[in-house]
This record gives sequence, C-alpha cells and structure tokens, in this order.
Amino acid sequence: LALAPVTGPASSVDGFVRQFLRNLNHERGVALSASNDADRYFAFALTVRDYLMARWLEDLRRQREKPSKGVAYLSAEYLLGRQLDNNLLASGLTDIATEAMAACGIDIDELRAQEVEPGLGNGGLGRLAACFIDSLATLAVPNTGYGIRYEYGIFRQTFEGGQQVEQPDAWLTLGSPWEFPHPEASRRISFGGHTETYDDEGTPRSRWVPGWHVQAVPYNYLVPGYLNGWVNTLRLWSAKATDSFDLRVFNSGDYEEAVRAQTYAENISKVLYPEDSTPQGKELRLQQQYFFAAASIGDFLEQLPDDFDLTTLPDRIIFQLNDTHPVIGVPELMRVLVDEKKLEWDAAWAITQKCFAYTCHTLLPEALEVWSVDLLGRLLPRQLEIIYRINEEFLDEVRERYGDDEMRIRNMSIISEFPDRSVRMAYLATVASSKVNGVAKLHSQLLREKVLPDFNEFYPGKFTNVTNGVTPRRFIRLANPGLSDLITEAIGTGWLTDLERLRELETYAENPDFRAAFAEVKAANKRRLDRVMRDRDGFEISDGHLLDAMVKRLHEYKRQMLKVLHIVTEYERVVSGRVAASDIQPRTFIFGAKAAPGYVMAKRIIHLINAVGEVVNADPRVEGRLKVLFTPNYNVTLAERVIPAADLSEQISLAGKEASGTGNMKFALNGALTIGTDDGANVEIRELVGDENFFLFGMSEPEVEALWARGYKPAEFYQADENLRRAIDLIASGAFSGGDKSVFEPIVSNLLYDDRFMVLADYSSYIAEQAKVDAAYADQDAWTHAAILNVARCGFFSSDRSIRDYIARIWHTPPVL
Ligand code: 26W
Repeated sequence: LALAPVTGPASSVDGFVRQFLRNLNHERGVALSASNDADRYFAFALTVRDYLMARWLEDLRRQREKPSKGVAYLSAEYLLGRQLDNNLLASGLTDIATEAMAACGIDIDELRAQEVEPGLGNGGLGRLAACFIDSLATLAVPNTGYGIRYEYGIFRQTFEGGQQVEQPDAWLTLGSPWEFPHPEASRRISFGGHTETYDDEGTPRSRWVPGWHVQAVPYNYLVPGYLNGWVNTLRLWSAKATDSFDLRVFNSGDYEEAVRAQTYAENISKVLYPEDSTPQGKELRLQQQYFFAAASIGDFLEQLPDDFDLTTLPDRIIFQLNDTHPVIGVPELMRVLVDEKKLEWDAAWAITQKCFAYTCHTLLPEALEVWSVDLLGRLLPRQLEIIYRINEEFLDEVRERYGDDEMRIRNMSIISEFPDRSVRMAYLATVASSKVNGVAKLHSQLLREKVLPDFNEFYPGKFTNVTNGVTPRRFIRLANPGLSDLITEAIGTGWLTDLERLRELETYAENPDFRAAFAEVKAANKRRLDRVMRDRDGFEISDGHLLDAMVKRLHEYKRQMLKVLHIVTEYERVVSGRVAASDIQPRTFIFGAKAAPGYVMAKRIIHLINAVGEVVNADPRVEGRLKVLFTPNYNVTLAERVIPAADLSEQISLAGKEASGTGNMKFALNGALTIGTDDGANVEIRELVGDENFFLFGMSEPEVEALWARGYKPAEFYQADENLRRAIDLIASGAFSGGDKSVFEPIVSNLLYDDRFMVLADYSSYIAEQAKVDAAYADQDAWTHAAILNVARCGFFSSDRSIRDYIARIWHTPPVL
C-alpha cells in the first residue's frame, strides 16, 4: 500500500465539484448553502492544492529513488503575489475549475478577490526569487526555495494628507490555504553563549556552547511547473519558542520572564524588514538571517542518507545565495562540517567553496551589508571564529601571491577595521563561492571593475553574469490574457515555455489587421485598469491618454524626482501660457511606490508627487490633459493590472545605479515602450528592440563618472535651463503646498546643492526625449508597430532563460525529466 501511487481527484468538472464540496464540508465545516466567500475560497484553493499534491508526492518519490543534484535557493524574500490563478494555470485546471464553480452557482472572480497576496518581499530581489522558483519548476530542476515565513509582510501603504502612512500587513489573519505546516520537522536553532576547546580523543577541537535556542518550524508551499507535472517546494521557516522556555515556567515559577522569552523567540519571524538597500545593522535582522540560513542548511543535510560521503556534497547541492542576506550560512556549514561531522578544516573548506554561489543585486556602496564583530561575537561566537579563520587563510593566499602589499590586504580583508571592526558580507560571499554573478551585463561588468576588482583579479573565472528575467506565465499569460490569445492565434502555442518564439511576431508587426488587434488589446487593458482604479482609488483613466507608468520602490537613485520635474514642467508651460493646453498630448502619469519607513527624503518625494497631482488634476487651465495618479499600496496584484495597460515605461535611474530592473522587462513584454537611461537591463532591452523602438536619454555610466570627477555642481544646470528653473521655482514657491514654502524646501535645496543622483544633469535630455515620446504617440499606428516589436524581441527576458544560464554557468544541474 505504501508504494501505491497517490492519485489526485479526477480531472473532470464532476471530480472537481466533488472534491470542492468535500473540502467545504470536511475542512471548513460548512454546507454550500451556509458558506461565505471566505469558506468558498478556502475550499476552492484546497481543491486545487489536492490536485498538485499527488504530483508533488510523486516527484519527491522520484528524487528519493534516483537522487540528482538540486538547487537550494536561499532568499530572505519571496514576493509571491497571489497563488490561485498561477496554480490553476500550471495544473491546467482553469477551465474545469471555472465550470465546476459555475455548476455550484459560484462566480470564480469572487473567489479570486478573496485571496490576500503574500508580500514576503520588498521589491526586485524578492520578486526575482518568486520568478526563479516558477522557472525552476517549469524546467523540472529539483529545487527547494528556502526563506522566512514572516507573519507580517511588506507594510500596507496608505496616504494621509498626501503622506505615506504604514499599516501592518496581517496576511495570515484568515490563514493560508496554500501552506503545509510541519511542526514534526522543526529544527532547533541556537544563538549566543560561548565557544570552548576540548580534547576529542587526542584531537583538540572547538565547540559552541550556545546560550539560547528557538525552534524553526517549516511550512511547505507547492511550486508547480507549467503543465509538466513537476512540483517543487518552497520551504519557509517560522520561529517558535522551544520547550525549554515553557519548562522555565515550571522550574522558576517566573511566568512573566518565560512569556517574555517566548515573545523574544517568536519575534524572529514576526516581520519583514521594509528596508530595500539600506541595511540598518539591526540585531533582529541578523537573527533572521542566521535563523533561516542555519535551518535550511541543516534541513538539507538531514535529508541525506546516514552513510553519505560528505566530500560528494557538491555533486548533490548548490546553495544559491540571493544577495548577502543568507551569507552567514557559510560559516554555519563550516561549523557543521568541522565541529559536528569532524571533517578536517581543509576538506570542509573545499566542500563549502563548491557548494555556494553568490548573486549580487546592487551597486550602491551603502547597500553592501556589514555586520559588526561585536554583534556577531555576542550572537554567533563560533561562526565569528570561523569567519576569522577563513579570512586568515584567505589573506595568507593573497600574501603568497602579492607579497606584503598591506594596502591590498586591507582592501581585500573580509574584516574591515573602520569605522568599527566588522565583517564585509559580500567579501565573505565572494571568497566562499564557486561563482559570483551580477544580474545584468552592465552590472556584472561594474561589479568586476568597480566593486570587487581585486577579487576579480585574484579569482579569474569566478565572476560571471546572469541577466535577470521574469516569468511569462504570471506576467504575460495571467496578467494579459488578451495579448496571450492574440499571440497564440498568430504563432500557435508553445511560446510560453520558449519565449524566444515571440520573434515570430516580427512579421506580424507589418500586418495592419494585427496592429489593429494589438491596439485593441491595449485599449481593453486600459479600460480594465480604469475599472480597477475607479473601485480602488476613485480615479479614472481617460480615453485617448498616453498611460505613462513609473512603478517601483521609491528611491532617490531611481529618480522619481526626475519624473516629477517633467510633470511640473508640462504643467508650468501651460499655466504660464507658453503652451496652449490643447497643444499637449493628453497623458496620465501613474505612480506606485513604497518608501522605507525611515527614509525621510523618499517620503518627502511621495508627498510632493501627491501634492503636484492634487494641484494639476484640479486646475481647469490644464483642461484635463495632464492627470497624476499615485496609487497607494502598489503590490504584485496591482502590477498585474498596471503593466499590461501602460503605453510608456519609465526606467530612469542614474546610469550605473540600477543593477538590472525587472519591471522594465515586464513592461516591454507587454508592449509598452521604454523611456530609459543606459542602465541595468535597459542596456540589453535597447540592444534587442533596436534604438528606433526605445527612448534613450541621459548620461552613460562613464559620463556620470567623468562629471563626478570634474566636480558636479547641480546649480549650474539649474541656471542653464529655463524650463528647469521655472519648474524648481514653482515647487519652491509653495504652489504645491498651499503657499507654504517650507514643506518642499528640503527637496529643492537637496536638488540644488547636493543631488547625489544627478537629476538636474539629466533633466534637459529627459525633457527633450519626452517631447519625442509625445510626437511618436501622435502616430498611433507607428507606435503600435514599435510596441509589437518590443514584445517580439524581448523573449530573452524570460526567467526560464535566466535559469538555463544559471544551470550552464553556475549550477551544472542535469535535467531530470
Ligand atoms: C536592507 C539591506 C538590503 C540590501 C539590498 C535589502 C535589500 C537589498 C536588495 C539587494 C535590493 C534589491 O532588491 N535589489 C534589486 O534586485 C533586483 C533583482 O536582481 C534588480 O533587478 C534591481 O535592479 C535591484 O535594485
């Protein structure tokens, strides 16, 4: 019986209905007639899950019987978005499920609306992890995604008086139908205490005597491949107090202390840090990192057979480090191998160096994580010792190669001495990894040449590039069913798993009927977004407006401020009478962006955008031709509505600052044209779609460097451009703050006297390029032609291709299907 294959419910409308009713009755404990929307959503989701379950068990069995090398993706963030539609699509159940619900008198759209998206990520890095596990499953690569089951995801954003207010994201209040808790597989994770040496039958050894422990409870989520019967696992850890906390209640009678300790333990997975690229060095964050890295590595090792030869570990697993957040896993694996498995240091290090690979996602120096030795020593004393030894041996190698070049040694040391003694996690990751990759061509080049040049010289061949990608299942098929149908009508099926086939659309760009159909899909998507926006924000999207979208985290380097200056310039030209309102191209500017709660300047910029919107939208002189909408709480669900509707994609970061961007790819694949700088993956998008189908502006990265070297004085740019002067003066005059000049004064003086991200230097070129956008949009048919070519030529940006690149350049995991 144990060997009998697990079968799912019958793949028929009837089978689905029966399983649905069973779940409604037995799992929710209600009759259909008495059920509410939440009951139905839950029972429905559980039914979909039942179908996936059989396949998941089958794939686990296959992997146990014939183990092959797999990928453990270690990521502190997974920005998953809603699961229901994705799981229906992957399992081919959409039609059956829709009919089944109709047979029960249920509107499936009402069930969809019930789902709360798990926002377990900040932005690009977390969403990339979600796209990657989708592609790993679709390519049938054995993979476990490891992460943290935050009780509170990224905060919910609202506006009060135009200013951001954060609310907790209690996504688990009603429970999640997608997760399987496995308390029986909990792991004990230790912290604190001290280290000691002891005599192990004649061999001196070190060991860790920890001070306190928490339980890591795994929750499994099924990750189905697209129509291939393959299901991987996402395993997220939740912190719970250990029994010893409870025991203390009895032993000491100090109930309050025990409760406090319990709360302390459970805080570890309580909330996602909302900082995107500004590490705060907070103790709780380090606890989170070690908690999930140690639990994940331990979890993997425990699944190996007892007689497993650990020197062959690199043939079994690659631990992919999604940025430096899980890098504390490096000394942890060393600790397990040396202290617990009693391997020699050198043997353990050889294994470790082959088992890890590191992806860097940033270029901002302030985003590179550093942990103080003080804190590490207090929280993870043994791991700190191990880091010191790794560093010593590494620096010995450096000395061997270069002699006593103290400057070089200081620059390359994993331990930095100033301002406080601390561990440079990116260096540790680089030294410990078989490969290090950046996330777009330009980024990888800058990583080699500017961020880690000494390491690149020291480790030839270690550095490589894997350009990011996005999953076409979610971001084309689900988000844009109209376009998907049109594509399939033209080139047939198969493109969703072989996205380069979109190239076949190139010839259709020359076909007027196809262009008309394509334009109609875009128009319908705008109408759909209009309905969403009316419901959600009471804002309408007018017909005939160019829809100009800038959606991403609020960060100065991304330069939402440049976008504001463009809007203010357009507005000022109308109200000053320099341009007739009737002469401007109608545009709706849509913003979506969360600011880190402690990032004061970012929050001021949000305030300014809202303030400008309020004035511009209400000014009759504009005749409704400029509209500014800042939609609060931008998330994956909303992205799926905004992106397919957009005409213009704003990718306007200062060159050399945006590692890749992935929103840029989603927009292009949905037929928006990009206005962008030569930065991140924009470079590759432009190369592929062609200069004539891309609006390029601004300085290149070398030009940025040259301007810094000359000495950048933003005020000179202010003086030199009348439009810029008028726009900034208008903001400074209090025109957007009820006459109060002080409100946005910090923004104005920052632009004029600091302007770290060179907004003013790129302003003129941006405004000139925007004029070209207006002119191009006036010829709708030519615009559509360019939009189709964007879709046709961006198949490269499928995350399936990224994953194939990881396999070929880094993982070397053989296919299993
Ligand atoms: C709080 C510390 C910290 C530091 C860095 C938190 C988060 C980060 C991330 C690395 C920031 C991030 O999300 N980077 C983005 O990664 C995307 C996926 O590779 C890229 O497309 C974006 O360009 C990059 O900004």
